[in-house]
Amino acid sequence: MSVSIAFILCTECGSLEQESLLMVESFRRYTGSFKDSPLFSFQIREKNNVSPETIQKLESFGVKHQKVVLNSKYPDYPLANKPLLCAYAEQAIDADILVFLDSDLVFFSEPKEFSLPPEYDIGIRPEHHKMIGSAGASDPNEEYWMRLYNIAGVKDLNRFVTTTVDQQKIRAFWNSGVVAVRRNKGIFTAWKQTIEQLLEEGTTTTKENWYYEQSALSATICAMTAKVFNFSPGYNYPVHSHNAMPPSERLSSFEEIVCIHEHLFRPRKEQYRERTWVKTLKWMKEFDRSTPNYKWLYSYLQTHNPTPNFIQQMLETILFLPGIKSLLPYRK
Ligand SMILES: [Mn+2]
Repeated sequence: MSVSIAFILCTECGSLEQESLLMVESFRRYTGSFKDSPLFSFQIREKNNVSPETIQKLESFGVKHQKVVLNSKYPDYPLANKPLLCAYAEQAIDADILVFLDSDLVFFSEPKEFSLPPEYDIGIRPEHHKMIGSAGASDPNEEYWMRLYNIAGVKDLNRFVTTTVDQQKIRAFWNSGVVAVRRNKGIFTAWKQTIEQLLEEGTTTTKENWYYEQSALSATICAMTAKVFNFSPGYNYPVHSHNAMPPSERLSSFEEIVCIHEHLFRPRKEQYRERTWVKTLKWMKEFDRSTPNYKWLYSYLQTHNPTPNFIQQMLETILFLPGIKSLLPYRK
């Protein structure tokens, strides 16, 4: 019997609209046998209405968009949208496997691993950087993790991962940008319970709590002793950290990558600087920029991002000439 699979994403007004549109277009185009799978988009805060044009475009890609207000407790903590939406979807959407997708993903090939081998409950990637992670008892972040473990009910304190970019061994901390769960395990529902205990009603986003949503998922997985399938490096690939990755994790073309994870529509405040997305793509080390997938993404971004001003055009012409980068010692 074949396994049914459905995909969920969040869309709100602003750059998330552009991100969702690129994500679903790339999904429909590149995901092979998954490309006609059901994709559901949700706006779950009262404010931040999605524009009618975006809804129409989403529909043109066969994506059902709905407004269901689920996040009324933390209107100023948008990251709570993820667990609250995921828990809702786990109850409301009938599929064996549910995959939550961040809007800031772009797909380039078939995500076969989303089907999960039968013995696994969840598929995910380790976090890229240590950040708030804890290496154990003597780590300054340990207190937070012990508080979190207590809330989530974690008994086994020996679950660790190695971060993909800075290669730190830390208490299990996974990236919540791409998460596939076996729906009948109830992992998303338990995630909601953890975040609701962790955050006081009305909590706003701060530097300290930015990763609470993701660490809450990690602790929930540990508490449930869920069997985690580690997706291959081509899943949830952090292109902005490509150059900092160890060679074992680094990939050399979008043809080898299933999906990248990167904000590609954030406008740059300094109008005299090169555009961030251009810099990210053009400075990836030992990366094949001649492939069809690369060209497709580049031209999509060129069309859908603001046109560079004259200064940016000049700077980008000079900055990306061969050999220039080696003259800039502060560039990695
Ligand atoms: Mn993201």
